[in-house]
Amino acid sequence: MNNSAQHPPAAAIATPVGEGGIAVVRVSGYGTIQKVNRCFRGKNLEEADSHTVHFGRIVRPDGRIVDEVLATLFHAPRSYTGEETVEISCHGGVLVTQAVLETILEQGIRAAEPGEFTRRAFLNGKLELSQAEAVADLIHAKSIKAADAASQQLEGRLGEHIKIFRQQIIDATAMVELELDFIEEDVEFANKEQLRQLLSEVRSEIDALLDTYETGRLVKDGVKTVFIGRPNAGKSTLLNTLTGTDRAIVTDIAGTTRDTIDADWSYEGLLFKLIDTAGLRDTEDRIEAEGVRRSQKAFERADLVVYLKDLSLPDDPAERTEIASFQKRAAQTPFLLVGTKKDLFQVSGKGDSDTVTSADTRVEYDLTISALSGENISSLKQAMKQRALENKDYDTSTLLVTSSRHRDALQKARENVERAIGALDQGMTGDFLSIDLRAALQELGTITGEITNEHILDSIFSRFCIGK
Ligand SMILES: Nc1nc2c(ncn2[C@@H]2O[C@H](COP(=O)(O)OP(=O)(O)OP(=O)(O)O)[C@@H](O)[C@H]2O)c(=O)[nH]1
Ligand SMILES: [Mg+2]
Repeated sequence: MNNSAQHPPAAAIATPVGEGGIAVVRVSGYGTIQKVNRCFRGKNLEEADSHTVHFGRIVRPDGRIVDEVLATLFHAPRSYTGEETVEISCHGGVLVTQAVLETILEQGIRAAEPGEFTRRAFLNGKLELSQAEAVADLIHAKSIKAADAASQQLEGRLGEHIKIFRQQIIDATAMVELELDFIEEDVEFANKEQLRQLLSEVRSEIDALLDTYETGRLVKDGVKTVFIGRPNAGKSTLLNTLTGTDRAIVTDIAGTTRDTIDADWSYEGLLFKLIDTAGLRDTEDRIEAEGVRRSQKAFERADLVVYLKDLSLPDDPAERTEIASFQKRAAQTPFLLVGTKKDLFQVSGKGDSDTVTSADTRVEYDLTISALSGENISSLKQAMKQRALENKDYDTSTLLVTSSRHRDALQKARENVERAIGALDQGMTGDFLSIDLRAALQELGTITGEITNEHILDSIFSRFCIGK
């Protein structure tokens, strides 16, 4: 499919706003070369070959030179968008880039919307929808693992899987509809077993893909990790130790942190969004009380809760109850209980290195650390990663479902396949099965974009930057 004739040229600055060596203004759409040529002094671009670069000047109608540039030409359909495209590399100043763009726009070219070039690439059949989404993910990736996951998807790996599922379901539909043709003759599915087999295979393959979503989401968005505990437990110190900064204020005054403090930290390619909170306690201080309320809110949305308890303090039954309630919820939210300030307090180990018990034998720690001496900090990093990913640390070649849109569509497709299997088991007629199978196909089609609508496209491409 090539609809490029329908898309008039649009232009945008494709590089970030700011001062740099060069900036790129991208222009794409039917008639681009001819229009850009009007303000370009150098080789006649209309006579130039595709995939060639030309030195020249962008000039205003009065002859004033705006900038010296390099123009890179792409003829349709061999470009990112599938349309004829000119990329103008100019000097990377904010004003000069803007002036180049304005001169281009004066040629009757309109300003491109965010994501418009990628949207055109999709509409022109250059990318599947899941690949187009991967472009945004790759641009927004904040960790190596997130970039890896986006690259897999950009390579079309998700699309390949979806195509296989769709083909299997199409095969199943064909079997069912064959039976429908013979319905008058009351022919049973000749190959009911085979059909069941095929559908359960699809179901378990979809399940396997759905299984990767929890990890995929954490890889893409980062692991929201909340440090909580009593005032002075060493939460802010740990945030600073991990990030190697002094982002959070540390003092020996209990109640130092009043508001939640966020910091990004990457470990072995995985992004952790660390959230330091105000120490939990009853307080008369209205500012601190608000901080405590925010702490509680933060851990409600956490992917990982790290509870820090000062090993050097005597037992506190109220705190033990609090910890127990976190441990109870650990199935929903992974939880680590960490004893801090180990340097101040000699801990008696029980032999198992992961389960060290303090002199207060009523508390079993996952780990005991000292931010001051650095002891066990690397074990803590490892434990945080393992606990967050629940040991499902897929290697970089595994395809991960990272988008809730894809997850939802896969779930709906799975439900329809499930319903078809149920209908088959109950001996329902083929027309019932056929409805479910077609619904499953529809759902899968929304992932790659065979089935789509303006609403879906708008919500996807609004996440893009201008110029992409
Ligand atoms: N000896 C020792 N002191 C520590 C360690 N970690 C933190 N501290 C000290 O404990 C005190 C409190 O540390 P913070 O990091 O501010 O504690 P917090 O949990 O953020 O406290 P609030 O913000 O009040 O909730 C500071 O004086 C730190 O220097 C440690 O590993 N060993
Ligand atoms: Mg603090």
